[in-house]
Amino acid sequence: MAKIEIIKGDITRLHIDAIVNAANNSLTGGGGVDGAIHIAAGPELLRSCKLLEGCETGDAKITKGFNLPAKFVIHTVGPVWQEGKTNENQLLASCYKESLMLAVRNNIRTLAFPNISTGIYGYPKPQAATIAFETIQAFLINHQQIDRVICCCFDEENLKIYRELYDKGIVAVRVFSPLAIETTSKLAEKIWHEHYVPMIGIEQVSYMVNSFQSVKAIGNQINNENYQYYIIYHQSEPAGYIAIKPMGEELFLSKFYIIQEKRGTGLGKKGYDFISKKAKEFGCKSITLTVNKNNINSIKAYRKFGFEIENPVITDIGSGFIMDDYKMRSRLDTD
Ligand code: AR6
Repeated sequence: MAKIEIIKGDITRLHIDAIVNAANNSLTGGGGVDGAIHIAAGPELLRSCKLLEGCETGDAKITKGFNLPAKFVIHTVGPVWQEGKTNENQLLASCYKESLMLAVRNNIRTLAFPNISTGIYGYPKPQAATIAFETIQAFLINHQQIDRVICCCFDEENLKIYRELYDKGIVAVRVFSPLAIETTSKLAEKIWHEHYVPMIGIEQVSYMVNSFQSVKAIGNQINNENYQYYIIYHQSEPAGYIAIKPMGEELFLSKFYIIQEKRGTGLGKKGYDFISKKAKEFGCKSITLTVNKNNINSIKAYRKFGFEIENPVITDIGSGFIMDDYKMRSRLDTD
């Protein structure tokens, strides 16, 4: 999968397929990164931009790079920050998405973004960085045509925010496309084997992976059974996944796994914060789950997140296999 990279520097100096410009609706140049790009590209860029007849906020258009080392410039127009009252989050996400779509349509494989809207347009930097990351990551898992996306930070503050997000944060990307379902299924196979074989044996694990986490099974849960799957990314790589199902006042946490190498790094807590946030968005008052009775470590971890054991649950899952679980519940503070 394509990698996201964070660098500090002047975007006009990058030798890549395309750089993105944080432009304005007129596309006739301005200050900030826009000004720097026009100076470095030379006057032909302005002539070329004038033919495009402007650009809507959240949209993107493309020109050649002229004197720039980059072959193309993708011009996008970020929203002006107005205290979040004018759909700024969606518009900013749209800038990243539309720019990436234009890149794919033009066979661009490497591109760099500046921190759109966080200069003259006044967008809060941490919020803008989160949106940038989530949108880029979600796009990349569904488009294999792009090799590398660079987040080019110019100021120290943005660099710090981006590095922190990259090193310590997670991005949860909703699974919709066949490609994302396939990634989830592969991840499930890996995680379930490393996690459950010592507990229930390889035969049952293989049976369970085939029955419940195959591409077909996950597709069916998403399309017909109201499950939402999310892949958890850390440092631009899949690090685990989540499956949830809202059921009235409770959110059923069906799957929540972090791969072995990433356990004990605080990602579990971040994943759980994401799940609680979702539960609150659905208006749920509690989160429930079932966990294998022998899964001492997970039970301990769930207790830390505020779950309590409610009752034992024994389920016949077919082919002679039985699940011997506890049902656990965590009540959410609803204020
Ligand atoms: N390379 C990379 N990033 C840069 C560079 C550079 N050479 N120069 C500045 N930045 P801004 P906006 C960073 O103000 O907020 C223009 O007048 C900068 O530190 O360029 O989207 C347009 O015409 C900041 O983090 O863009 C519009 O009118 C980021 O680029 C308006 O500004 C974006 O800051 C757009 O405002």
